[in-house]
Amino acid sequence: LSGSAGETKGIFTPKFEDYQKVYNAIAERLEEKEDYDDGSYGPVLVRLAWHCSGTYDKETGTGGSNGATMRFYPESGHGANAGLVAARDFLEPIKQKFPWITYSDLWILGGVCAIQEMQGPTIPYRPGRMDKDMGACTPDGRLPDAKQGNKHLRDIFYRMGFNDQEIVALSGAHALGRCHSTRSGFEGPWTFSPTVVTNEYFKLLLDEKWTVKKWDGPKQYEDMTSKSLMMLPTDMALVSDKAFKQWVQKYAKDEALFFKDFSTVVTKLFELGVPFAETTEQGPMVFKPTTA
Ligand code: ZEM
Repeated sequence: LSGSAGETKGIFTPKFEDYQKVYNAIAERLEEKEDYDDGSYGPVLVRLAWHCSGTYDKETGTGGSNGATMRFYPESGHGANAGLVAARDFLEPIKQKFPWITYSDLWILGGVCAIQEMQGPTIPYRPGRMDKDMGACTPDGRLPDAKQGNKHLRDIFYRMGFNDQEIVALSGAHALGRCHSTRSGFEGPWTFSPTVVTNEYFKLLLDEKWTVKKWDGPKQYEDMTSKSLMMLPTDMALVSDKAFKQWVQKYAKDEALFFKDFSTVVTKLFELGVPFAETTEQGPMVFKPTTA
């Protein structure tokens, strides 16, 4: 009876080595399942971790990555979360293999692993998130709406506790992945290297000439040179707004600065609303990328 799942769960206190094993399993699965989108589930894993975290409201302390409430309807059905079932399904076999990790810790570890394996900066990680029930689902409308502008970005991100510099640094995540007409209605990638973390998003915002795409989809921009890249209205707000634009310029010029600030702000994002009191004595974990 000593091997029963319940007992094991009761006495097992995972250590750094155990989380590194989960990290390695996610990295291995990323490697295996390369026939997805532009060759990687990495971007959609980053998006899942962001949408768990970005529901945070600093006034009420509700939302954030502590809870993994996107497992449940209605949150799984929120328009902003369309398509994220691909990321949740990708991580499900990892959860089956390591049942001791909570979904909320796993989904954030997925984002950490994806950023590092896509050659991004190190993202220090702290476990300790607890899964909550469907009663903790956040109301729809807490995530940003790509059709809007600078005021909306500030309303949404200030509610999470971010400032202008942090909004711009976080937006650099759009170096990764693409829009899918079947999910958000928008279409196309932001950069030519959507599976590598770079400061290309900022360079393209400044260097390319962007025009409104002629199509019957929602308003989005295309680059005049290749006509194969895209920007959302909220992306364009980062260069039309003076306070945002100075940070776009800094990050376009200095990729090392972007990596440093991106690591800091993503770490903050992934920990919004998470009480770490019991688990912090060992300090944040820094996982070894499998590619290094
Ligand atoms: Zn995104 N994002 N995002 N984002 N995002 C999309 C895709 C991705 C906004 C947004 O409306 C959209 C942040 C901020 C903001 C990623 C990461 C992060 C898509 C396309 C949209 C419409 C979805 C689709 O069709 O599949 C808006 C308005 C934002 C406000 C600034 C932040 C912050 C992010 C992380 C730190 C990533 C990685 C993707 C690509 C997903 C994929 O499947 O390729």
